[in-house]
Amino acid sequence: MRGLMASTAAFPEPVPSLRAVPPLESLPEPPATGDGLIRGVPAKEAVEDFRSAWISRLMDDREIALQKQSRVYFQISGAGHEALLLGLGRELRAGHDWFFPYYRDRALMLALGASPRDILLQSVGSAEDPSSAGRQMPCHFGMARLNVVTQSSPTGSQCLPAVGCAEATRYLSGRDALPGCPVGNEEITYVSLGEGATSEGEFWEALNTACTLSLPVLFLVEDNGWAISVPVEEQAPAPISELVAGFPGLAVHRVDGLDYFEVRRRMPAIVETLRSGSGPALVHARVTRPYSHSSADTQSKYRSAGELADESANDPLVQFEAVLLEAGVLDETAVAGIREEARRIVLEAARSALAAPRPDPAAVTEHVIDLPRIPVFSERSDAEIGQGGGETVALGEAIRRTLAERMALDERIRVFGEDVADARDAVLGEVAGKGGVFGTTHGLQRSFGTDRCFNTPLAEANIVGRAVGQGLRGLRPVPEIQFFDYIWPAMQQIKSEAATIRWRSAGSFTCPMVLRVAIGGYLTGGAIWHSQSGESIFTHVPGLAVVMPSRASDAAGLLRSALEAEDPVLFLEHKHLLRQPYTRTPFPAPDHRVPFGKGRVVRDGSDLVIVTWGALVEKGRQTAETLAGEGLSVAVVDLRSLAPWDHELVGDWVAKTGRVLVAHEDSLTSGFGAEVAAWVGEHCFAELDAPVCRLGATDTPVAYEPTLERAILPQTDDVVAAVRRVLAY
Ligand SMILES: Cc1ncc(C[n+]2csc(CCOP(=O)(O)OP(=O)(O)O)c2C)c(N)n1
Ligand SMILES: [Mg+2]
Repeated sequence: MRGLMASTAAFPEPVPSLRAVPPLESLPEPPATGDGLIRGVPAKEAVEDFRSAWISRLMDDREIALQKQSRVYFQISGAGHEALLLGLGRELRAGHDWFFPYYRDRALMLALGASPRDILLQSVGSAEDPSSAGRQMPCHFGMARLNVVTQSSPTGSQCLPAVGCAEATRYLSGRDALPGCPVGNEEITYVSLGEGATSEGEFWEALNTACTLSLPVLFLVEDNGWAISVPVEEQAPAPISELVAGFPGLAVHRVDGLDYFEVRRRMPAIVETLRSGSGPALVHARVTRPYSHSSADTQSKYRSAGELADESANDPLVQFEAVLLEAGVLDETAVAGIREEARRIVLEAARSALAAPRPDPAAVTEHVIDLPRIPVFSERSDAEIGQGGGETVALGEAIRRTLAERMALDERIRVFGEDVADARDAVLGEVAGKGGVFGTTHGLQRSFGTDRCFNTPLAEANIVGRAVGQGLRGLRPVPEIQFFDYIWPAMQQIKSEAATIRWRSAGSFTCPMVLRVAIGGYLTGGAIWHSQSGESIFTHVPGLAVVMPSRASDAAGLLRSALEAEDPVLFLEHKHLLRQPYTRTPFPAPDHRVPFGKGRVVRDGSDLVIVTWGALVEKGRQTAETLAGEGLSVAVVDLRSLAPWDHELVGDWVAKTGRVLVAHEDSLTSGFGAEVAAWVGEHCFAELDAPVCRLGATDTPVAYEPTLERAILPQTDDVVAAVRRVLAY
């Protein structure tokens, strides 16, 4: 398991050999070539890589054959990219540098020390597949021992985590070792993608930060001219190396990736410069794609016979062989011998992979999320919390104090987002400081420094993607999304990256982060894009915890728990509640932590229970007070943690009261109340004296004009009316 505790365990010993393929003993010694070099490359290494290139290519062929027999279920080739990746692999250090590879990087994996069997175990979907235990498609690499980070399928989404990883390098290099955060001397981060994927915005957001911070990232663009059936000239107005030419601080290189010897000649200086800390580099490498995009594609449907013949003529393996023959290092017989040996190696690896155990269907729910086991605690009253001597504060201030408290204890915590810093260092002595548009991070930069609390570009994917990369390195990133309404550009990083990392790597990697998001309406004038709720969209994401406190002590307790988690937590901060007097409690002592999945009884009652969270907690409480005047006894439960949520507490209160209203601020249809109501209907049917009712906002956006806003968002009167309806049943 990667992440805080785990990564030390994942690094017990150095990688023994960068070459896991069997040694070359069975081959004839390469004939002496004067200085033993072919075009500047040691002959032995060239021959070894020639053989690896064939192993890679024959693995493609073997998988294609096995798919026809339904023993492999998908195929994506590394064909045409081998010479580039084997040549480059010579300059990179497995288990030391960090790797965010693309699915075409089969040959790089061989260069780094993955065995053909390691790779084929994924193709056949074995439980022993070291990348994903049969959970991911072939060539979705992730091998902790090599520092090859688990890979996802969305093209381009690897770029921002790679930048975050390089930020971790920068942050960790300058300080005493932090637990679970190893860092290597002069390590660099490699990230690769196709020319098609450079059209993704995340790629450009990654370049932005890599250049702004001058990070040691190697962007490798493997340009085979095609993104499935879309030719490069339809993707972009110019080749990628021209498009990025204006990025200050980015070293841009064009390399012929079809020519192994050119790659060997060019890459040492490029990588050396990266290691020296002079900023990021982008290598635009020409490669080919002799095979169709994948087994789901037939490229003869969109490429002419002439074009395909040209592919074959430019095949890097053909060029590689020609040079070796011309140099007299190998003759035709030796080449045939190498191919035969590669064939045997692949055949043996495939046999072994096919014989390896299948995954256990019972294990599918393993490694989704592993939240910290906060000791069961009995709910403390405000008076008990107050015994700790903490000043009484509102919700927003509790969050600010908790961040400061934990940052002082844990150097792994870094807070970043739009406007979260106080001010530029140069003027910090003269100004009060901003500290977030709601002031929730005020003073953190001043207290802990600009590398602990800092502003990011106005780019939400950038914020979360960089947090993913830092979390993977064992840091405790606390990214902030300024308004929930603007979280959507980050959705891919949240849902496809952060939340899937543990599951897709079968627990080899984890992605701790506390993603703080200002949410909700009732702002009088907030309108559509400063009032949104939408928590159910995130509770629907396996691998993500979601919490939403409604008062100060819960905010402190949940934030402390979230900072102990090894997995991503969405921490929802209701904007309207940040300063409300009714959210005030004594600031709890540092040991006060609220466990995930534990609700809180706000008010006792016997006739009906309102199950709610966020801004509706206070409206529920007011409702109960109003109706108490009429002799009605209404209980209120604040879930405060939505994923996981407290089924037991809700079940108990349904049993006690027989009637339930689930009330929330979000619009009604498919709101989180639907989940609670469905569960109560299924599990508490016998206890119910009335149908389970829900109350939410109208199924519309939130309007600007105050009377419209009031009509849209549930008000206390609406809660009262809904409770009466249920009681009248
Ligand atoms: C975000 C996203 N959109 C679409 C796809 C489907 N898809 C997979 S690969 C691919 C083409 C990628 O082309 P390129 O980046 O040039 O890489 P190549 O396959 O040529 O090596 C597409 C469209 C995807 N995986 N992710
Ligand atoms: Mg391509």
